[in-house]
Amino acid sequence: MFARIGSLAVLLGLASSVAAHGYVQAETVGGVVYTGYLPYSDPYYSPPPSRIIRKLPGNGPVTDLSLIDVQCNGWSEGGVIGSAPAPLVASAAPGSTVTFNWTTWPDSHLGPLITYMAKVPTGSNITSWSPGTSAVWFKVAQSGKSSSGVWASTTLINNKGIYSFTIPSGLAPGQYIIRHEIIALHSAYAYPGAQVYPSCSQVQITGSGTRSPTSFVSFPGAYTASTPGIVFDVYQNTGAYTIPGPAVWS
Ligand SMILES: *[C@@H]1O[C@H](CO)[C@@H](O)[C@H](O)[C@H]1NC(C)=O
Ligand SMILES: *[C@@H]1O[C@H](CO)[C@@H](O)[C@H](O)[C@H]1NC(C)=O
Ligand SMILES: [Cu+2]
Repeated sequence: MFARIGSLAVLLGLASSVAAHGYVQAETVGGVVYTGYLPYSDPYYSPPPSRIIRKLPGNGPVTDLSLIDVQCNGWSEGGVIGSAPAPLVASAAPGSTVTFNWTTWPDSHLGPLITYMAKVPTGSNITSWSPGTSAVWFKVAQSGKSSSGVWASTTLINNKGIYSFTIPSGLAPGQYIIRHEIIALHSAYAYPGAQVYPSCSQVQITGSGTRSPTSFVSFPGAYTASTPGIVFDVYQNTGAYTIPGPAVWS
């Protein structure tokens, strides 16, 4: 289906992807399974496969939380910095489940899983729109450390890399970016140290909902060195963990 070029680079990429970290390799939206953006093979196909997930440079994290990279793990390309639009858009109803399928997550990378959404402004199209530093994001789900001390990242591993959230009921229709992330805290005893692994996917919300949030954050902006939960010693601090960012919109 796709002409394969640079197969040596593909092999090298696969070798390096074994080393560490992770990304969302597949995502189920509206009951349809979409392959994720695969950073170690997609760039070597011509034409590149169409994805709902925005490009990311590899399986590594963002640690400088002042960079646009913290938005979608993107990088400068074609004049779009930090969040390059993807060609495909999934479709889903409010109240339905979105499921993320992460590559094998390392045990050591303890931390929360957090999910935001951002509505594309009227007159813009998600296949060409990026939020830049605008405050457009609202939190829709989060999971940190349980009362018995189990991190969401460990639960993810126990669930074979699968994590789900529910699109808010009654959410107004339109195009939205879903920004899902793991924040790994194994080096977060000081700043910089927390490792952010964001993934942005594109969805058309259907239906006739009328609900919209009124409070938004920006990426970069939502997380700084002084945001609770960005600096945290996972080895010494056995107490409660405050998940970074605003409250979940409800
Ligand atoms: C997650 O994606 C991988 C790679 O495509 C696949 O092998 C695995 O079966 C998927 N897991 C689930 C639960 O679908
Ligand atoms: C967005 O742009 C794509 C690509 O040009 C087009 O196919 C699609 O119909 C547009 N969607 C909307 C809602 O305008
Ligand atoms: Cu890592």
